[in-house]
Amino acid sequence: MEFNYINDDEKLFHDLLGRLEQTHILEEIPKHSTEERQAFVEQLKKLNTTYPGGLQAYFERARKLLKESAEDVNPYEGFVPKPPPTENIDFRSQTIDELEEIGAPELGNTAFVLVAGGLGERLGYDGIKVEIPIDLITETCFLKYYVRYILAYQRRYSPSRPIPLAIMVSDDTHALTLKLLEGNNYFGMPKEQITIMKQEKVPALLDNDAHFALVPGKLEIETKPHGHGDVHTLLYQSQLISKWASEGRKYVVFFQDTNPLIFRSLPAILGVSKKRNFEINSVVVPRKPGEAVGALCTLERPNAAPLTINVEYNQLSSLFKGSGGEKVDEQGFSTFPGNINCLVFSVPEFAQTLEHTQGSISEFINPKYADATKTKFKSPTRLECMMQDYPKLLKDCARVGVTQIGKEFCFSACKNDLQSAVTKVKSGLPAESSSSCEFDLYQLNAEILRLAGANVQKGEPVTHAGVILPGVPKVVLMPEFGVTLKEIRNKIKGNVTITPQSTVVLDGDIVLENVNIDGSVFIFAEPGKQREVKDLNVTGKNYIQLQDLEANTDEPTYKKIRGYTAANREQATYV
Ligand code: UGB
Repeated sequence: MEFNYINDDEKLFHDLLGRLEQTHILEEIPKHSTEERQAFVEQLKKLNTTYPGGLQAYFERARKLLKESAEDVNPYEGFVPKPPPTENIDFRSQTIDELEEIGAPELGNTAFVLVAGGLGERLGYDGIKVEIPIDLITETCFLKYYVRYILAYQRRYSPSRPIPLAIMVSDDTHALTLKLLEGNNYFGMPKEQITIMKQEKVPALLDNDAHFALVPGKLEIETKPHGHGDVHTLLYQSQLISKWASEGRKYVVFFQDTNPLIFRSLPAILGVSKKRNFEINSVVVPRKPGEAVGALCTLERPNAAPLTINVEYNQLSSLFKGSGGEKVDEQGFSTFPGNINCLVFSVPEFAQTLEHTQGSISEFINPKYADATKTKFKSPTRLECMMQDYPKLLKDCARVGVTQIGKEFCFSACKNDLQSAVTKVKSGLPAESSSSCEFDLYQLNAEILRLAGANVQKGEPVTHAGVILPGVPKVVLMPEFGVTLKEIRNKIKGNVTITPQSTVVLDGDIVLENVNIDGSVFIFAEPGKQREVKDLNVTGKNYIQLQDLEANTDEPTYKKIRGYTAANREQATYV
């Protein structure tokens, strides 16, 4: 058929689409105006440049993976899963001081990467997750908390060299993340210290032949998110990783959008990375079978070195089939611990691997088939990739380490709406709601003060919107208060007591000596100055109550996803 191209670029892409057997698209093109065709050429150019290897590579990988999926190929065939050897971090043992002492100075040689391209759909939140307040006492949002933590690390361990923060966003989160940062003066971090990297979507696939889906009625390929594995490609393409390597930075820490607990453990995690000379260090927590977290496994393979890697929870049953299943201890925890997607990489090796591989990470496909013939999909699918699949790029996993920490010290994600949270709790699984995340942080802060010598009293569990939450005082420790346990130990002197109904905010370099709190108190210190608070008695019982919300409340969504609001905050004592 004679085809009148609008320009040379269109001809190039026409030929490419022909080679990729996208006849349905070629037939569609002549039905559209020159402007629409030009816009389509621009879309194809973008899709072809952002995906490593271009559309041809995407198509070939999609065909291969779709075939394997339709044929039910088990990706773990012949692999024998063994529990991975783990290092342990125990905040209640004396070893914590040694690990923090080794690791904390390395915070000054670290770059941070936040993956924040996902939307809070499961959470029932309509904005970006990093703007949600972590607690209803200070209403500090996730992103502010992370930035303040990095600045607190910097003040202690790298005062003359800024610690870089890179944030991966997507089309869904880009504009709102920028707005949040710009509207808040980047939370006190110089703008040039933060790099925003945007991940691009990939073509949606209609069928097992990897035909690209078109947006109905338009000359435009439908696109879908490609997963957080894109972060490796972006670190390579933006040349950030080579910059960090040339600056002599030693570690990169990856963390996810809604887990505020992890920062408390990072000094010790870096201590393990350094002590054991790990190329990669995956942080794990005890995991019960059935939890929606992946499991870290060491996979013994025929004719290859063992691979230590995360296996996603939906693939665990096929992995364990034939290997006798997974064993659980008397508390029901599996010998295969749970992935929390906090990964620490050693920069020189990481930079080298990204240079060789262009950061292109192995992909998977998960089509929802319409029927048993596995020929039709319920809706278009796409290739996806996960950042924790990085070890597949390595020939030798000997220096891939796994570090286990009690969950209460490092992980509480905010992922589920209240209804799903209640269902999960009923099945013995963690709620992972906005409310459980808030209370887990209070609980961690209370425990840290206890380990530092304070008498922080425990109360009875409380229930809000059907979710059972720990009975603890609402303790908010802003990062500047202290980043290691040893530092915080030096800030608790004499007799410091906090009752279960109390609320305590410690924001700044504050030392407490003989302090008794039965009520609500907010204590601030000026930046850069230590403040001693001695012989303070807050006994007015001016408790901040968390009050349940009515079903049809017009309170903001960040409160609705918890089911409560903080009443009488204004009555708190300010010191
Ligand atoms: N994310 C992106 O930045 N881009 C994307 O395209 C997708 C996500 P989810 P998931 O720790 O609880 C992971 O969706 O993928 C960001 C592990 O795979 O919250 O369901 C997103 O913004 C699983 O093994 O998690 O599950 C967020 O910051 C288990 O460990 C992060 O990626 C589980 O997390 C994670 O995205 C867990």
